[in-house]
Amino acid sequence: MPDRRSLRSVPGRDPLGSVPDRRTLRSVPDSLPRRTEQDQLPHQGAIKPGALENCRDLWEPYPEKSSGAPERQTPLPRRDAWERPMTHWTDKERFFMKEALRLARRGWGLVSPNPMVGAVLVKRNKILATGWHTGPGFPHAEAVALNAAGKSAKGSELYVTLEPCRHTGRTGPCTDAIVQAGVSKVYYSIPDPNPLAEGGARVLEDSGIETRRGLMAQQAYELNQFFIKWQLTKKPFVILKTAASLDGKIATHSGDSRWISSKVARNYGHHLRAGVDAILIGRATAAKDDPELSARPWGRRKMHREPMRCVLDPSLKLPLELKLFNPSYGGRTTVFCAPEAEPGKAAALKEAGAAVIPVPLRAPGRLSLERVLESLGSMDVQSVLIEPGATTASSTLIDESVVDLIHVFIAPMFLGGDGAPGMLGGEGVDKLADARALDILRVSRKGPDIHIVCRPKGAFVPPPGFLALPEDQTASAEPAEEF
Ligand code: AOF
Ligand code: ZN
Repeated sequence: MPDRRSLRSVPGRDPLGSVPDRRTLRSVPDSLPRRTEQDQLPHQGAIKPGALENCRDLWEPYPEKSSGAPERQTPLPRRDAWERPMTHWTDKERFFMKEALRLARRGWGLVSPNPMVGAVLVKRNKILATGWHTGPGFPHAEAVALNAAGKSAKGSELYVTLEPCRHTGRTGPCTDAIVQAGVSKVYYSIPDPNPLAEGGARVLEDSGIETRRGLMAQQAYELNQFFIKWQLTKKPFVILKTAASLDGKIATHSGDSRWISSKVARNYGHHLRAGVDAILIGRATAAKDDPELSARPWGRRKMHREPMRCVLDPSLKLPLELKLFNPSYGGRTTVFCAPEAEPGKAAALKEAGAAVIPVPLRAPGRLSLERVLESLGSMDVQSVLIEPGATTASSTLIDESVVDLIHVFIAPMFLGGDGAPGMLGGEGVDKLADARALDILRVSRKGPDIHIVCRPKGAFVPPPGFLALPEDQTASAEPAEEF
C-alpha cells in the first residue's frame, strides 16, 4: 500500500472519502503564478484569450469546479462545443458522466500504471456519492463512491468512466462491490483494455444489472490514451513537446533559447511532465541546456510522482556533472546508449544511480527509437514526453515516426537567421509529397503564445470496435468523433 501520509499533503485530493473538499480546490487557482511582463505583451489584445479554443482540454492542469447536482444547479449544463450534438444520450446522462470524467482527471500524474477513473452514484437524479482513483493500491473509483454511499447505494445508478473490473488485483473486484450494494444500472464509457480486469460488464449483466456503454466514450478514451495504448501494445504513448518562434526557430543563431515561450506555456509543459511516466531528451539538449527534467507545475509543489528522466547518449559522452545525473533533482535516470559504448563510463553512470540500457543503432550515431520505446514499455512506462532539440525532433517525427501526439507552442516573435536552428533538423523530406502530415486537434492560447495540439498520421488509434458499441446496442450508438 502506498504511504497515506504522502497523499494527505496533496491539495484538493481526498484519498479517503469521496466528496471533494471544495475549499481546498478553490484555493488552488490562488497559487497560480502571476503573469509576467513577458506574458502581457501588447499583441496579446490582438486575439482574445480563448478565442481560438474549439474544445475543452481534458488534460488542463486543474479541473473546473464541481457544479453540483443538477437540481441545485439549474439549468442543466450547456453543451460544450467539443461534445457531439445529442443523438441518443440525454442531458442528464451526459451531465453525470461529465462529472465522473472531471473527477477522474484528478488522477493526472498519480495513478500510473493504473488508469484515471471517476465514478458518480446517482439516485432520483441526485448525486449520492462520488469517487476517483488516487493511485495503485488505493480503492478503485467505484469502490470509493460505493463506500461513501453505504446502504443508500441500493437502487442507485452508477456512472463510471471505465468498465468496472472483475478481477482481484491490488484491490478486490468492483463488480462484486456493485452487485452487493444493489446498484440497479451501470453506465460506463469505454471497455477495460486490461486483459486481467476486462469483462466486468458481462458479469454485471449476468447478475441482473443493466449496463450501458459508450456515454462520452471519446472523452474517456482521450483521458486514458496512455493506459490504453500500453495495455494493447505494451509500448508507451509518445508525446512530443516543442516551442518555437513564429518563424519556427527554437533558438537564435547564437544559441540563445531561454525563454522563447511564455511562463504560462512553460508551465503547461511542466503539467505535461507531471502527468507522464518518463521524459526523454537527446544528447545535444542535455549537453547544451543541462536540464533538471523534473516536473514543476506552478512552482515546486509536488502533486505527482516524478517521471523517469531519459537521455539518448549513443557513445556515453555526457559529463557526469549534469543535473540529469544528480538524483536530488528528480526521478531516476536512464541512459540509452549504443551496445559498443564505453563500459567504464557505463559503470560510472551506474554508480551515480543511473540505469544504462544498450539499444541497437538504426544509423551511424543514431539509436533505434523503436527499441528505446520497447525497452521503456517493458519497464511499465506507459507514457513518454519527448522534449527534443532539432536532431531528436527529426529522428522521432521524420526518420522513425514514433510520436502519437504533438504539443507545439508558438511564441509571437521572429528570430530569423540562416544559422538559427529550426524545430526539425536532419535532412528533411525531399518532396512535398513526402511531408509528414498532421491532423490539428486543437488550437488555443497559453498566455501570449499559440498552443497547437496535433497528431501525426499513423499515430496510435484504438483498434476498431474499441469505441464503437456492441452490435446489440448499435441502434443507439454515437459514432466516435475526433474532438
Ligand atoms: C484502477 N482504478 O478506479 C478502476 C480500475 O491492480 P488493481 O487492483 O488496482 O487493478 C488495476 C486495474 O483495474 C486497472 O488496470 C484497470 O484494468 C481496472 N480498473 N483500475 O486503477 C479504478 N476502475
Ligand atoms: Zn475495479
